[in-house]
Formats: sequence, C-alpha cells, structure tokens
Amino acid sequence: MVRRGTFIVFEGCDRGGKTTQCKKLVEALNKKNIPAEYMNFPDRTTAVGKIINDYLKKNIELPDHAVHLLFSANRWELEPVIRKKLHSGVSLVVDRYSYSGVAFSAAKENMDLQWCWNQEEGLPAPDAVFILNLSESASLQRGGFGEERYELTDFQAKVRSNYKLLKDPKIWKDIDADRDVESVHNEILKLFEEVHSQAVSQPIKTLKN
Ligand code: FDM
Repeated sequence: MVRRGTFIVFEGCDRGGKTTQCKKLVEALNKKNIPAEYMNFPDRTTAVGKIINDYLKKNIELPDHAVHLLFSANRWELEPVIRKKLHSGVSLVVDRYSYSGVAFSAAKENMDLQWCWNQEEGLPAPDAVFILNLSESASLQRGGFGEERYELTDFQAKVRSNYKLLKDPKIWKDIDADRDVESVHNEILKLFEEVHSQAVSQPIKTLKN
C-alpha cells in the first residue's frame, strides 16, 4: 500500500521567508528520497489565478466579497490535484492556504471572519501549519514592501492579529523567523519529520467550521 504524502502549509506575514523555507524543505526532502512538491496560493497560472493576479497588481477593482470567493475558488480549482498527489504518496509543501485567505480578507472593513472561513469548509486540511513569526524590528531590517495590494504596514498588522484567531493548537507550529535561514530550516526539517511519521498512516482530514 502506498503511504500517503504529508500536507504542510506555511503561513505568516510578508518577508518572513516563507517561499525560501518552502523551497529549501522540498529540496531537503527530495535529497532524502521523500517525494515532495512545492505549491503556492494564489496560483496565478490558472484561469481564476489570472484574475487574482490582475487584482493584486491593481489592474482591476473588484468588491471584497467577490475577491475572497476568487481566492477560495483558486484553492477549490486545485483541490483534486492536492488530494491526488497526497494519495499517490507525494508530500506537499504549500506556500499560503486558507489561513492567508481568511486572515487577509477579514482584515478589510465589513468582512466577517466566519463568512470568510465558510468558503474553505471541505477543502483538505493540512497536517501542520508552520507559521513563520517575524518581529517588527526584524521585519524593518528586511527592507520595504513592494507595490502590490495589501503591502501596507497597518494592513499587515491586522492580518497578523487575524492569524492569532485562526490558530489551531493541534496542528499549528510557531517558528521564530528572526533567525538566519539555516537555523530556521533545521527546525522546520525536524518538525516535518515528527509530523510526517504520524501523518502517513492517517486519512487526509478536511477543513471544518
Ligand atoms: N492572499 C493570499 C489573499 O488575500 N488571500 C488568499 O487566499 C491568499 C492565498 O495575496 F498579500 C494575499 C496574500 C498576499 C497576496 O500572495 C499575494 P504572495 O504569496 O505574495 O504571492
């Protein structure tokens, strides 16, 4: 019987090193002959992802609820792929997922956190969420924000507090991202091994309300 892959999600505010750490983890796992692949949300290459990209680049305007549904639809578009890969024994290292979806959308005026979360119900649940926590001072040292929508200090502060509301202690692993890349990577690798040894023999869980 093929043991299923482990589903890991990386979350956290901008500049915490999510993408670097995701890619380093995949590389390290493949070196150890553990099949693993990188995925990221939003996936801007799909039909829905192209609209999201235009929105983030400020080429188009859309109502907040509609945008939230598009980000969610982007995950639903790839839901069959996620399940198929996990069932075939491939571990997935995913750069942002439903937690970003809810934390960012609910940081806007008049957006209800529970309504945002409802759209995620039924998606595959990760075995662990690695949240890269970057302090304000370390964040300032890592340079300025880019030009995309949401890249604003006040908005990111709201996102940060929304993440705290979404924290599920059973699967949430807080990681101090102020440290150098290798130290963070070594901790992540250790955490992955603990999660992987349990997850492979369990069914894939589903996000619930
Ligand atoms: N973002 C990301 C959302 O607002 N909702 C979502 O569901 C997801 C996955 O999109 F500001 C935001 C987070 C970020 C922006 O993400 C683009 P990347 O990781 O910078 O491409």
